[in-house]
Amino acid sequence: MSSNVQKTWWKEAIVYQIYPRSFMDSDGDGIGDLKGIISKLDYIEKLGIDVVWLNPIYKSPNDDNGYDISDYREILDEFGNMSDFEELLKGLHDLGIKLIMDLVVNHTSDEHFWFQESRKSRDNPYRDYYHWVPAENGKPNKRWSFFDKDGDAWKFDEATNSYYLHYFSEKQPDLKWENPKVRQEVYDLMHYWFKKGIDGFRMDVITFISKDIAYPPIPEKFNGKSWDKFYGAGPKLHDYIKEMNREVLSKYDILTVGEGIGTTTENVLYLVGEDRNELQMSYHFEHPALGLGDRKLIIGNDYKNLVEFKKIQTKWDEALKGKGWGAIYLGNHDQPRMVSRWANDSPEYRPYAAKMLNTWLLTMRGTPFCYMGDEIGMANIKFDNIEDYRDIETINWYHLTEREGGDLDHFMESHKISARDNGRTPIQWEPSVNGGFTTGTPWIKVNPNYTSVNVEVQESDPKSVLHHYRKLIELRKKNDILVYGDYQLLEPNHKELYLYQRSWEGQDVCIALNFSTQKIPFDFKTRNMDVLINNYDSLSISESKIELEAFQAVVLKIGT
Ligand code: TEU
Repeated sequence: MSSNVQKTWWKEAIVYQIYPRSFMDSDGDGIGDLKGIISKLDYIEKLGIDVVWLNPIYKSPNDDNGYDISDYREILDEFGNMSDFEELLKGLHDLGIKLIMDLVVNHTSDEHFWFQESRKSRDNPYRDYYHWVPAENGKPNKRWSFFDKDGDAWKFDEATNSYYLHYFSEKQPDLKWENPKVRQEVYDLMHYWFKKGIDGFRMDVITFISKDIAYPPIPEKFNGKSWDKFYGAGPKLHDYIKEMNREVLSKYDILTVGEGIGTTTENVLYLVGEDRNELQMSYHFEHPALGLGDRKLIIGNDYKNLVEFKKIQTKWDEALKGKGWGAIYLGNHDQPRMVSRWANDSPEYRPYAAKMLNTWLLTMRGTPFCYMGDEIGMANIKFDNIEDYRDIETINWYHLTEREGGDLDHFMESHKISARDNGRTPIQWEPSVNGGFTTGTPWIKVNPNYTSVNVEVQESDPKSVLHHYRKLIELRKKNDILVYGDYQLLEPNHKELYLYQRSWEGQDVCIALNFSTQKIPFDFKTRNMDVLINNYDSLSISESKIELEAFQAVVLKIGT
């Protein structure tokens, strides 16, 4: 049965995320840039995607690789200039590809003009752009910081004998959205980019923007690991997003996706409900957190638990069904490579596993967010030395663990699986030095497997992950059932098999994914059916059984 879902382009779109620092370097400085992306427009076009999500390209001291913005209207020198941006935007639009940018307005860089002014004096006109608490009343109630050297979100500032709030690094002070001037500044900069012609925004930790400015103690139930749920449910969050929608978003035909950190299935519809006039979709953090403890340490062996993974995906599909829309993802710049995180990156299984995960990504209900490099099955680099890391998150947590006398071996082994830098190594274009990413010294090491895992070698192999990815995209675009069809999980308790059905206008499609190295037989009335795509050359079918090979993934159209 098909639900009375509203069909629209941003539900049918496939998004491809480009982390500019690591995509392609055009000038040999070891850092990816806009001209580098322009040089790969043909490649991007051939993927068949509809929208590019570009991570921040604004001026920034790069304390958090561009998520600490010092000027929202200027391009970071390392990435190029505004005419490069305009050339890239035109190039994408000429190919019929939309561009969404990253809106990072929960915080700015401490080098932003607003903060430079704000910290000068307590009566500076910009003082109330940020969260300041005078020190004479003692330190405010505890707030945790994701990246702070000591995990403390209050930073004492000598000049005005006050503390300022920073949920992330101390160089990322939180903007005070309670100040209408701040909100107007944000809306103005959003209009600036929309008037340049962009097609939407991915909104960085947008759920964190509202704070109770009495700064009460964090309720006990949120302490420990789930204080992001507290941050994500501020008192005026929805007032602000409704206002943003009224003042800006409603005036353009755009795509908006919230980074829904802290959202739950209980409250997500307040943010993305079709009747809410807030955002169109958001992505949650439940599966990335599976089996990870504080500081992304691996706990036991649960981090690949497929039964839990299926439960999470099914719960979120159920919560959004017919009332909102989801964003489907495994990889992004904050996540390790999906083939390492969720399947198997050994030379023997990596290609099959990557194709299997891409099959999941492109046959689920919700807009697929594909991360650059996953189309060729790039894997975790698994650094042995902390000196190889570039990410403030891993580096600060490592030194915090070191100061506490914690287990650094366990930390390093865990981060070979969970660290963000695993997803930030440069794209591997060819088997030549640095994978063809740069003629200089890359800002972060290239995965040494670039000699065998690269675009060039896969372009010439019709059975490669890359060709399979393109076929999956074609399949999704030809079959509305894969976009809008109802979703039903089958075999929920099977530990290695992810089997689900999509149904739309009287048609059924079954997707069978083997998440293991074992052969998996399962009962399946193989009444007349077509194999729409298969990551192997054949499929073992008997009268009432199907047997999947290791990491085999098939999409079956069930005959009427
Ligand atoms: O991310 C929010 C965030 O908390 C994650 O970065 C964090 O790593 C979490 O553990 C997810 O696994 C956004 C951006 O995507 C991220 O790159 C920035 O570092 C962060 O906000 C601050 O802007």
